[in-house]
Amino acid sequence: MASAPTRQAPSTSHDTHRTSSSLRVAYVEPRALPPLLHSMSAPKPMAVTSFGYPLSHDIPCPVIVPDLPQIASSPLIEVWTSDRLVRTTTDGNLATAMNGEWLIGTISLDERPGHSLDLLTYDAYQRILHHINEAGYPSLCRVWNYVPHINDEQDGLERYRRFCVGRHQALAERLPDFPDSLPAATAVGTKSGPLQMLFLASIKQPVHLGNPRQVHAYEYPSDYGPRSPSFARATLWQSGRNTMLFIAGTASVVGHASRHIGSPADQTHESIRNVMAVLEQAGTACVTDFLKDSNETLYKVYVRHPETLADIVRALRTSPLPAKSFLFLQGDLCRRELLIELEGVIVSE
Ligand code: 3EB
Repeated sequence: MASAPTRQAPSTSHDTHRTSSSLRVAYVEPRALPPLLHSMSAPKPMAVTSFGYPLSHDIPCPVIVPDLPQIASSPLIEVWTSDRLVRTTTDGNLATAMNGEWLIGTISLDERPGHSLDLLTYDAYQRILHHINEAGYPSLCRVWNYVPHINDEQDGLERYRRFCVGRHQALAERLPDFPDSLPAATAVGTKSGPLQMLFLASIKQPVHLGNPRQVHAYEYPSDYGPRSPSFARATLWQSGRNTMLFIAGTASVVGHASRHIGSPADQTHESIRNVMAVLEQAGTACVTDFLKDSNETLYKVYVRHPETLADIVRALRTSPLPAKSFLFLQGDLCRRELLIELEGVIVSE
């Protein structure tokens, strides 16, 4: 891509902010968080996700702490920042930060007895879609869904499937151009806590991509639940300054079937093949090499059973994906047989 005409002075506060862009994401150690959050100069915090590591209450932007314990390294906290002024809002349990180009929001809903997860999810998505439209950031670009006890049954239907029912209903009703406009998403199971979501929306329309090795999730047959999972395999967002690629949760699914039941190593290899296929699709769509070293690249690896970590790490090490970029989290995945899932954010200048 041509170099950006309107570069602003690069920030020096953190290595991953060296280039100019209105949105950045980095993983920082807890002790690096206060200076990053309260510095008077750019970058400004937009949202914080801590993976189970407790945070002080003094965080000037939307924050969620899903119960997804980090494994294999000391705690790291995900921080989304902006090099532009940020305005924050709070409306009950929905918090947002906006910088003129991006809106990042969090929503957190407690489950009450008698209120099923499909209804709760429907409410959450209704509010999200209403809010981003009202705020002028109508394009939903990426969603993380943290769903407690995702594989448990609730009144005869698995909670993940209930989640899919509520999500589908709200998005089908309110998202223009559904299902083509569905964003990349992750749905991962937590051991405790409310239903939590982190979502990215923009003033600018992105491009949503499929994976030629996989059926679109929103076209899965009803064997996987009464309503299909409403997400795209990847979302590509471009401005004059940079390209952001959001790769959705990517597991050992080929066509629509789970592969390599019982083998974490083989599931990892299959997930990597799926990520590579998505990278190739995206690279063709925007003439960018998403594997080049100068990109800022962050992958998350969700691991169902921590004791399988060594097998998974070994499989990742032999892959073309950059080894330094992995954050490992223990989480339940939305089909019981899936043992590992990958997701990525790549920023290319
Ligand atoms: C799959 O490919 C694996 O329901 O939002 C991965 C990422 C999966 C996100 C979702 C589901 C979701 O079908 C499952």
